[in-house]
Amino acid sequence: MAGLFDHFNPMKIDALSLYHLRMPLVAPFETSFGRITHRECLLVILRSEGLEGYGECVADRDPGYSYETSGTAWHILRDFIAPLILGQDVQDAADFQRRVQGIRGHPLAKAGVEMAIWDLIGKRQGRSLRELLGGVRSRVEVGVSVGIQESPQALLRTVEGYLAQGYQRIKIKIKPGRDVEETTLLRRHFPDLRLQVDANSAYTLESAQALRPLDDLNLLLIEQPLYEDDIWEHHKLQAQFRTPICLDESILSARHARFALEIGACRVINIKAARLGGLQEAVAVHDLCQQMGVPVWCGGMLETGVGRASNLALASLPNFRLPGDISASDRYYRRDITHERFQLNPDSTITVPDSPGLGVTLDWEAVRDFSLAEWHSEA
Ligand code: OSB
Ligand code: MG
Repeated sequence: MAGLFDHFNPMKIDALSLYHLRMPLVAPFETSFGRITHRECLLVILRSEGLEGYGECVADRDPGYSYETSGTAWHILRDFIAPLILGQDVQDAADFQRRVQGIRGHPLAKAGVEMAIWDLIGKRQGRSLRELLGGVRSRVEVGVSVGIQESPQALLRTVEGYLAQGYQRIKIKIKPGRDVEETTLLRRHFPDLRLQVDANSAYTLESAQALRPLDDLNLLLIEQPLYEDDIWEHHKLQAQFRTPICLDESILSARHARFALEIGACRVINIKAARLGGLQEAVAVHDLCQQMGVPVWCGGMLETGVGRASNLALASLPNFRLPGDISASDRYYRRDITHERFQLNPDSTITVPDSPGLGVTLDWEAVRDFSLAEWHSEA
């Protein structure tokens, strides 16, 4: 039961369950690295002292965005992370991160468990994740990340649809040959729209010269044009552009964030707790950027209701100063795995959950229907 001193009591991990889910998207999602009609992820459930904590590991089927896949994450979670925490008294996120420090890389796998630990802590203490993280807003500004469409005309129609729903910020995915023409078309139709683009590493410093015309389109930012280990060349590109460059894939820790900002590789950072190995490191990047006067925003990985609740809590921190890629549930899934569905408010915000922990409950029938495999282990 929740009580004032619960955080002094042990939090022994009694059991861990994994569900490998495959969920149909309402519409295909295409980026420079591929097109998906279904999204895979792993649902992580921790049991401790009669409570359940939920976490989402956002690794997808293919290693397109990250080298991690649902398959590698399953392996790392089952064979390496589970043995380090089962039966152990895991105090908090910092304690969890110390225990898994010997596992190199695999941030998406680690972040899935860390999320479940935060959910457990919140439920034990009767506090929402937003409270635990130090969030200052009860609603957060959001936009839509629009995948590459059949044609520029199809893109225009899709964007019109989202604007009609009330979204006030649009991000479009670009790749070589599908960039300047569509972005210019959108800007012509919507002169005042808050608009940004995301290349998911599809360019080199040379091929990115084709993006020069974007610099006259008053974009909020250009996200991750170059390869993920090209922090140095992002600095050269940023020097050629007035538009802020924003890094996503390149920032895997608060150290990377500091390197990138110190050399001027970007002026904005996209924070995804998953890519950073968990919410703890995400807050560290947030705090660093705040100290350095650099705005951040919350990225998305087409999360289910579980990960979406986590993103909303994170985005309620004060230095999240640009709208997040945290759209309403119905932009992604007709059927979700949580009973809670997140809806867009008329002012292009989504309300942050305020029940203990993540503040979501599982629709077990949906979990079972979407499960490709499950694994259970007890202490
Ligand atoms: O680069 O931001 C990205 C989805 C999957 C992988 C990478 C990215 C994305 C998105 C979708 O842009 C954001 C969302 O969840 O709406
Ligand atoms: Mg991105």
